[in-house]
Amino acid sequence: RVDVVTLGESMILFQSYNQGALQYEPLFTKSLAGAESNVAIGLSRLGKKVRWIGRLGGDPFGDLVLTTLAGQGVDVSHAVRDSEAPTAVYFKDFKRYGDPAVYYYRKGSAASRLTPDMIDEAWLEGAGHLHVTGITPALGEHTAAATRRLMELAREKGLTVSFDPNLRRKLWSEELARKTLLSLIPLCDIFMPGDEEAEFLLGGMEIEAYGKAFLDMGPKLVAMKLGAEGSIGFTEKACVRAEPFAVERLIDTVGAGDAFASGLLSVLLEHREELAGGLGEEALHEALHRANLLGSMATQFKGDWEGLPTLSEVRAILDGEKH
Ligand code: KDG
Repeated sequence: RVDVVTLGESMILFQSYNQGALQYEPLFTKSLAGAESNVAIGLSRLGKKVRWIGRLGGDPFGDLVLTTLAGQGVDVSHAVRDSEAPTAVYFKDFKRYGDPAVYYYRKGSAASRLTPDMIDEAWLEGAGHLHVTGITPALGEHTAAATRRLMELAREKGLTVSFDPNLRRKLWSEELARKTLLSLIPLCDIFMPGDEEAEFLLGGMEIEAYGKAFLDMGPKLVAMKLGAEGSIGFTEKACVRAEPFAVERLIDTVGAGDAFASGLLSVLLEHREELAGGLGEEALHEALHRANLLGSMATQFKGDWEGLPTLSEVRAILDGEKH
């Protein structure tokens, strides 16, 4: 049994050791990045069985992606190696204020050579849910078609599907991003945009109007990230706001959205059967509340996923709230 399958590009992440400006820092630490593998790690720490699918170079960095994910309890047995292309690398540049800047070195990477005919039914075997993001379709025409194919296949096989648009403006043009992301929304059950992404996709509206507009496109549940304002969720039956958790030491915002997705899915997976009929208020609030907690924790550690909690840590924090 596999709770979640996810597909995406994982990269080797270099971040300056002292969080200084990239051009002057002599020392870098090496880790793993990739929105989907961040979600895979987050869910695995919360006790879910996750299978990560991706294409990696036949290089030492590809080995490192696999050993790191396997070390986090993620199933990597279906990952594909491509000896003719590299594993991508990625640098994070910490700024004195605001979000870190990111620099990608991923053109021509093994992951960007994914085509629809490579999609393998075996990837979904034994699984209940598929999670994808808008980053894979941003890598090229073929990766976009492959993402669509996998979402369709998952639906045909009765899996539920979640989709985080993860808009990365550096990767594609505004027009293509908007058109492609909008076209994938009807293929998911759970859609999780940020408020800025919602505005990018649909133009300026009241928050509640976004919920209705996205639900009208097909998803059964829409969870919107509102940054420092927490989050809001919409289903046919409910509209619920969840308050944010305090961030005591803001260190690195990259990966917070993936942490949110892990927290959200970890609860929603327990209610898969109810999704189609419209999840009620209580379960929706529990999912958003846990998602907010994970999002806030991710920002308080350097690295995309290193600060993500285990299930017992989450329980201890949430139980502590009640006393
Ligand atoms: O959400 C975090 C990701 O942005 C980061 O891990 C790198 O996957 C990545 C990307 O393509 O930006």
